Amino acid sequence: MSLSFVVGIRSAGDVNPFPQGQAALLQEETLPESNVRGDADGNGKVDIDDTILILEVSQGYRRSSPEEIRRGDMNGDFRLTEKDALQLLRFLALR
Ligand SMILES: [Ca+2]
Ligand SMILES: [Ca+2]
Repeated sequence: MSLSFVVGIRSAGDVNPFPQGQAALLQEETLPESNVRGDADGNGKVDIDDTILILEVSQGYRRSSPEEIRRGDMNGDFRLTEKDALQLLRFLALR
């Protein structure tokens, strides 16, 4: 994966490119509204690992923290389900 990547948040009508290393900072401090939507594990990258985490939570294989739900909740129902995983997969496929 390249050092920088682009996360587009459709609801905001906005595209925010930022270096990978600063993603966590941006997310926690300046952009609390889950700028890195889909980054369920909070490592600053949105990738297949986040999809797996969401799937594991949705299937009851692991417990999720409130932060994981907030970050990984793609459809805004405040739960992590396979719908979020599918939406995230689509997002990953399209970018
Ligand atoms: Ca991640
Ligand atoms: Ca959801």
